[in-house]
Amino acid sequence: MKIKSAHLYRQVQPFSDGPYICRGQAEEGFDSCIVALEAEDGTVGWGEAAPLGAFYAEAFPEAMRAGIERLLPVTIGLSATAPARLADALNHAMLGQPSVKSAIDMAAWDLAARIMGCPLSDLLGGADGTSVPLYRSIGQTDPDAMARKAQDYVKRGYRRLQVKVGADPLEDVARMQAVRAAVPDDVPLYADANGGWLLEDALRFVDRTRDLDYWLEQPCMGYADNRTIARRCAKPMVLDEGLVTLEDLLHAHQDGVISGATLKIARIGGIGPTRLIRDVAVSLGLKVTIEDTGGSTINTAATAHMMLSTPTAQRAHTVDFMNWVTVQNATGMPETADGKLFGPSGSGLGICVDPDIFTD
Ligand code: 0XW
Ligand code: MG
Repeated sequence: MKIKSAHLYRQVQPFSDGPYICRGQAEEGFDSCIVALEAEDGTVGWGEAAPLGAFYAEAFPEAMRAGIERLLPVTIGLSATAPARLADALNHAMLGQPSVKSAIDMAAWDLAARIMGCPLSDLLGGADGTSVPLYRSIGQTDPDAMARKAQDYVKRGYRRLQVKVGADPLEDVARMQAVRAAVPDDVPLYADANGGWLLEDALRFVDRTRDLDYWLEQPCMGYADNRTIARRCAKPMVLDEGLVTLEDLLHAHQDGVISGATLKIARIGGIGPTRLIRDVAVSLGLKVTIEDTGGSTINTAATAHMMLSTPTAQRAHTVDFMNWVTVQNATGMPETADGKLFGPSGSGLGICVDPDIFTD
């Protein structure tokens, strides 16, 4: 069976908890790209990718839309049950640009699984259990406001928190101290700098927070700086923005830099390429987070399938973007509860999308 039509939709997704601040820049919501691939029998596969403005990743919405429009014709006539071959065709037509390819690749995997009549997690190795732990990010503001937000998230059931740092290191120390003091000791905290520190900022931060319990996430952008920090700091470290290719993962593991890997589907280029890095990370004994740069219900369903098909013992956590934003784009996603994300039942992504909700 072949793919007979392909469409791109747009959805603006305001944040329900106000602006999100990261590396000192604020964004009010996601500007999301939603792709539909339709097979000859009428089955439709869905994919979603959204950058965070233009500053978070090497991607921005206008470029992603232009790139997707350019690639969609490439999918017409390809097999509807061969997502990796579709990825080959995209890679042949366009060099790089993983964020452009991500929603198309996701739709191809959803389509294949729907036609085969199995959940997407089955195509990715099979689900281990039924739920995945969630984390919530605490955007960078003043320490007291961040502490209050942390308590609010714990009250709402989240048991894992990411504290945004990566600005002035001494102010960041105050942020970590305030949040650590505000939540129970068994709530894991990740100090995520999103690569925002210079080496000397990161070294000052880790030196002054030696007595706090936390994980360090992507302190600097450059790999050599992160390796220096890992050698001088006893905290477990995970890389996020610095992991784009399998080679990045292998270097970081071989150099003893990381105990875990945060994989964002749109940064890596979709379900297929993320699956490859995920499987290698698992076999190297790393803890794995699979999440994305943004989106709503379709994207949350995809992260649920990718996380559920990662062995429980090696899962860190993921995000519930559908609860971060005020608009949904599918039905059938179970509600989150007790800080956990549950996978939908049904074939493919297991959710139902009505294209009439999209106005663009
Ligand atoms: C928390 N996120 C997953 C949401 C935004 O896309 C940024 C990202 C991050 O890791 O900071
Ligand atoms: Mg991160």
